Amino acid sequence: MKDSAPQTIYLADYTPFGYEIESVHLTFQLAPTATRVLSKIAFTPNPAATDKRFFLHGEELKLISAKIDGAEITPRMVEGGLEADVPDAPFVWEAEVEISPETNTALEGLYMSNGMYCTQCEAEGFRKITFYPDRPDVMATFTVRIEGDLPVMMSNGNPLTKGEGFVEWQDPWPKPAYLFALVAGDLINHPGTFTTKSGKDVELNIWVRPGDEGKCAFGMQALKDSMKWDEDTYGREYDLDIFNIVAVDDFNMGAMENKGLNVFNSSCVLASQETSTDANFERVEGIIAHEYFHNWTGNRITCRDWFQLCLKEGLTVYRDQMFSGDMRSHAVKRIEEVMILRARQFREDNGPLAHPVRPESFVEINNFYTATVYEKGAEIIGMLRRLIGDEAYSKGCDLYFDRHDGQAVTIEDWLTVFEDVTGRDLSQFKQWYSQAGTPRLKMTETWEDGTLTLTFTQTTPATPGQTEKNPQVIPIAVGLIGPNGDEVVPTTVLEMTEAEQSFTFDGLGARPVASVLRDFSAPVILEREMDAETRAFLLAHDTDPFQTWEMGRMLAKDTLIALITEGTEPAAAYLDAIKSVVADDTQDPAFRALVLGLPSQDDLAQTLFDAGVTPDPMKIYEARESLRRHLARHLSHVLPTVFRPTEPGTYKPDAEGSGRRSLSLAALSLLTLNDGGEAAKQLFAQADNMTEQAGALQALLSADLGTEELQAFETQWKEDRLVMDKWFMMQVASAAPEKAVQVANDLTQHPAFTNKNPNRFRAVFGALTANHAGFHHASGAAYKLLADQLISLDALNPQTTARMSGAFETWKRYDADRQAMIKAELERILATPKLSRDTTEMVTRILSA
Ligand code: B3K
Ligand code: ZN
Repeated sequence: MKDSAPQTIYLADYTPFGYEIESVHLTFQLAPTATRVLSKIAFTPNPAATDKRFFLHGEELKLISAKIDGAEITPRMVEGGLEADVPDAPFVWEAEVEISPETNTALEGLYMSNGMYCTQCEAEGFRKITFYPDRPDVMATFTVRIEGDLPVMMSNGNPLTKGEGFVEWQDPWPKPAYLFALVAGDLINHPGTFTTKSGKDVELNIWVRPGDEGKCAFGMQALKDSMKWDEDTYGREYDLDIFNIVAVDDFNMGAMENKGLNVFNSSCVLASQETSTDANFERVEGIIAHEYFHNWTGNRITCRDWFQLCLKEGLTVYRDQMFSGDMRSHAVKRIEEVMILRARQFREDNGPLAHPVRPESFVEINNFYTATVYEKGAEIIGMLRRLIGDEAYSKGCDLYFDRHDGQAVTIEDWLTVFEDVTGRDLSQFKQWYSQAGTPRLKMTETWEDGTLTLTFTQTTPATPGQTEKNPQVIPIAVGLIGPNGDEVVPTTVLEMTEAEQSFTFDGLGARPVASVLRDFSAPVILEREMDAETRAFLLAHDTDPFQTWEMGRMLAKDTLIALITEGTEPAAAYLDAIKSVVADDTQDPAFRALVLGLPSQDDLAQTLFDAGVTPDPMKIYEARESLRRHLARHLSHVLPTVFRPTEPGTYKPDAEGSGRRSLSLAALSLLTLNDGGEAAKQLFAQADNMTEQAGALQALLSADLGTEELQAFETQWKEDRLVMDKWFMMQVASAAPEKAVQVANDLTQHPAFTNKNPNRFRAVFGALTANHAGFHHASGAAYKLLADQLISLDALNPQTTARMSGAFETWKRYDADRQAMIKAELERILATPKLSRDTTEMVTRILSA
């Protein structure tokens, strides 16, 4: 039984499975509440394994019959699966089981979404389909027969045969069970083709529900671009005759890289000008690329065990980030990556859920698909590349693909290829995978006789289960800017390996200003004394776009902290610096929009907490609103000139157009504070694209306006579920702190609200937890509402419940009253009868803070 007696699994306990699989044949007889799955699996003893126990995972399966070499047997049913006595020679296992896709609300295994059958097997969902060694190091070729009367029935690989009421698919590439997929339904395809660099024609399809076919063209182009990019950049070619993508409404995450049959949350593949924002388009492009890139980093070469998850995820995130940078703008993309890293991963690293990029134990692996594994995992790849250089990185990747194709491998295998191509010892670097927590990098500087000395010390705070920390290898990219604003030393990478280390730059004529951690060269927190003038100087002169943005952000942060803690009015120098960037038409609009953006309330709460001040959510909210008003006044002449709506009929979701709109809408948000919403109302009425329609509505709602527009939006879009998610989300996200919980609660009574659809649930409750002052309202009402909702959701969908419980991970930052209220809610959740293993693990870890 999955939900009883949670067991901890340890990396150190890894042993190979006792048997290898020659082939798998599956037959599905589809029926909503009684699907039959017949399996025929050819096993051979694994000479490399000592443990010969024949254990197959299985959960929520009704066993109808089991056979070994054709003879009926009665297996022993044990915790999490079954055991049987098997010959010490090759044998054939056959089983027939019954499952009920229609009642599967966990959205793991085989389930139904709007009449469509679909699967989600990663990480351990295949065991809900049939008895199987459901572990990534058991790889096999699959043949799948699907019997049913649905017009479209698909599995992995290439189509084999088709007849009245059945289809057969065959996947020639050995794969672990987590990459298995089946989809069947009344679907329509948006077709395409791609010719690989060796001249093979590949059929491409995006499959959607009737009515959505007009929203596929952008995703199809993104797929073709990704296929081309992986050939050009990593030399990786696609390896089947067909590549299918399916859009599914009910899905726990973004998408899934099943071999040849990617399944996508419809919000991550469908896109159109009228219904999707620029950010949606960018996300679709990035996720399509991510899943496609997994074909090599994850599928052809997979993970030995789930502790190695970052092997495929960190690397694939890094690859999709580089792709998006190439498609759009590396400078803007890097700033966005750092914002996400700090907001999610630094937050995680700072609290009770901190864990190494390669964890050493888990109870439920689904709880480790985290910002740390994904985003910090990607940062490690970026650091590795910075340290060894582009050429060695590329040689190492080639060697990795050559050496490990068709294998299930480890982080050690990944690092060894780079040791082999560079002759470098990466053992200290490897600590990035095992040591949790964000290193604090302190810098001081001295200037003497033309020599600038930068001294760094590094410390990493204790994290759960890890009190002692060692010095890490930190690549610190530094450049020097002379007093006249010219760059006197271009970017050089300092390699820090000790707890304390100094680096000198000599032969300098005049004292320069050091630009440190350019391009955010390592995932650390840089602590450095710097006055506002120096920050403004770098903001104006640094050649590194990340640093320029960072200086603006730090000025904003200092201004906000002073406002919160001392009520100090913002300095004119700060307001002028922002104004000159925003007004500077020679700079990239996307970049100017980022500079105009203020640090989030959550970020400010963490900053205060780190400085030893208990954050008061209301004060943070008010200070941020007050700074917005100051900016609106100070920039009052500039705002109308940068607010430039897109000419009707000219919308394009490319980097240039979306950059222009992001600046225009950032300006509109402030402008709305000056003009009573006039410009926003006009834009709302006229916009021919969702970016501006939603942007205008958001601007109105943030200024406590827009009641009519909100209603008009609902009337216009009530039939479009993805747009309605925005409608739900926006009103909760921008509700004033004292109203947020009421707005969210009222929305749960809306006829279109359902907790069975993760997108809809997240739209309301993700927005509530992101509304910092609303979520942390002193009444504690939001804590209670969220806990109530999580308790009822857990019985349906443990994965999404567990993920959303992470909203409480920062509870130790706040005052005693809030802590007591959150603790009580967490304990109430934990006391729920039959609470899932997923949520039990998360809440226990959060409480143990
Ligand atoms: N590999 C999947 C994530 C599976 C999550 C399982 N809880 C999507 C991705 O990272 O590409
Ligand atoms: Zn992935």
